[in-house]
Amino acid sequence: MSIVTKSIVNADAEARYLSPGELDRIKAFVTSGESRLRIAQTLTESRERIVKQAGDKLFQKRPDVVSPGGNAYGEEMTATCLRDMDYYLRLITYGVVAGDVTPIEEIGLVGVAEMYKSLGTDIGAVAQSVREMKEIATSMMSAEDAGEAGSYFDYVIGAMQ
Ligand SMILES: CCC1=C(C)/C(=C/C2=NC(=C\c3[nH]c(/C=C4\NC(=O)[C@H](C)[C@H]4CC)c(C)c3CCC(=O)O)/C(CCC(=O)O)=C2C)NC1=O
Repeated sequence: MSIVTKSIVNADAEARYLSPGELDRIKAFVTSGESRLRIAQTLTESRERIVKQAGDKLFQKRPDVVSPGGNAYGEEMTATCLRDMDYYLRLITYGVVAGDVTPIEEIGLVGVAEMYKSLGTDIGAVAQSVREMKEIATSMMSAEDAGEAGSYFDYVIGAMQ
């Protein structure tokens, strides 16, 4: 839910006008709108390049992941690994557009540690892949947009510690 919908639901539950604090938060959301949409557009347009290059970086730094016995070893498993990276990049665009990390959390982070544990996937390596995507993605943006975008990547990385 965006901050606008959330504020309206909360205010209406108490049959009251939006509070000054809520209006301030909505104002910040609207003011940052152009930048957030520009970021989401860049991530969406460059998603293949971001995932590919970040994957290459990850496998350079963590060759064990794609070596025999590694969780992403073999063409099919490597493709599944890159697909997971693409999932997280997509969820990050949702967060950026909503100006809120809730969609990222609800779709991709609840129970993530248990999930990767049961798959035998090193969650630290997944976090590293998100770190690599952050580096490549933010290098395509202005410093200001990179700061804004970076916070969503950092949120995902932090949730995987
Ligand atoms: C949108 C929310 C969402 C997420 C996040 C998600 C993740 C997800 N990743 C999976 C598998 C997997 N995920 C990976 C990923 C990796 N292995 C590594 O060593 C690397 C570190 C890493 C890539 C960066 C691999 C290799 C598998 C397949 C594991 C297997 O089948 O043994 C699976 C098991 C089912 C399947 O193969 O599709 C799920 C559910 N699914 C979802 O719907």
